[in-house]
Amino acid sequence: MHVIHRRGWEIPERQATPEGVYLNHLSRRNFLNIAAGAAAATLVPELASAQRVTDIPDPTKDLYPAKRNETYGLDGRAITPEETNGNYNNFYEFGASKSVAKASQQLKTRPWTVKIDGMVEKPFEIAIDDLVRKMPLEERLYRHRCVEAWSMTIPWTGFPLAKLVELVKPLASAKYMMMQTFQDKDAPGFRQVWYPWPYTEGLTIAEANNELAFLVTGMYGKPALKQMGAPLRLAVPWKYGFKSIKSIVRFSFTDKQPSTFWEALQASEYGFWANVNPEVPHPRWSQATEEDITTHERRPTQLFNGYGPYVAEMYKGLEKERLWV
Ligand SMILES: Nc1nc2c(c(=O)[nH]1)N[C@H]1C(S)=C(S)[C@@H](COP(=O)(O)O)O[C@H]1N2
Ligand SMILES: [Mo]
Repeated sequence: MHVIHRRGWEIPERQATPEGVYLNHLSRRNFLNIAAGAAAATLVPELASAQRVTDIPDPTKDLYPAKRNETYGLDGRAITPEETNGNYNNFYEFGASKSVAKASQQLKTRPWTVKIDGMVEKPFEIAIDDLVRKMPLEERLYRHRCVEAWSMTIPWTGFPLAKLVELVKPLASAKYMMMQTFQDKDAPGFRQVWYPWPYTEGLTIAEANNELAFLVTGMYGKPALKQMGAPLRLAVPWKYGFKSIKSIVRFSFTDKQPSTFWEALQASEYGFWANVNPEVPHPRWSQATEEDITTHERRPTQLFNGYGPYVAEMYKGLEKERLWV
């Protein structure tokens, strides 16, 4: 007999408030056209399941576990179990559900090149393992707050984004940093052509240099799981989770505010700044409280996800901006 066991952390579909389901009229029409096309396409054998890609073992494994930096605490919360974090993910390249762990295993994370371009002294490309070995790895415990009103905690391993900025030497004219996820590899999400691929995100240079902005290479004392954004992702814990872009291949420095994936999809719901604020509701739900994905406890959401002492200063003088969506 086939029995489906629902784990404690699996929120029934009807209770979830996914960020991606709302499509405006134009994309809804595209969706219907594409859905018709997709029905015909199912006669073609599935590439993803036909090919089994075996990844090579992580060549930087010897760097783990890295020493924990005790500066950053969890505000009394427990670390979310790895099993839970590894099975409840947003990674639209591999599907719009939370169950992308299996599908994401097809992502080939070596070789992996990171490209630096735009307003920098000298554009360059660097292999992920060379980059990681140049950087001071440490472990940090961070809280993570998704715009969908759930939260988790993670022991990340990585290095300050400021260290990358230092290596890159942006020109004084650069005001923003754009980050981009891979699109040169097969992933089922790319067939959903109404999404504005590739996934992009952006920060101001001041935000990128904030001590909390962290580039993640590992978690739980090991190299990062693919579903969590291997081999290089961002963690900006004072912002809603969608800012923490996964599987980065490019950092581009610019003087214009970059267009981001979610803003391009639905600007009225997801903006550039996306700082956590319990008092500013999402157009479709409240942000006043959040649900822990392990314990299902609800707690009040904190301004800047509780990281105000580190980041609030950066937003002085920007009160006219849409800082909270
Ligand atoms: N490339 C890419 N990065 C992404 C996403 C995505 O779909 N694609 N989802 C974002 C969202 S909405 C969240 S909440 C976090 C989820 O990270 P986690 O799965 O490690 O919890 O990743 C963010 N980074
Ligand atoms: Mo999210």
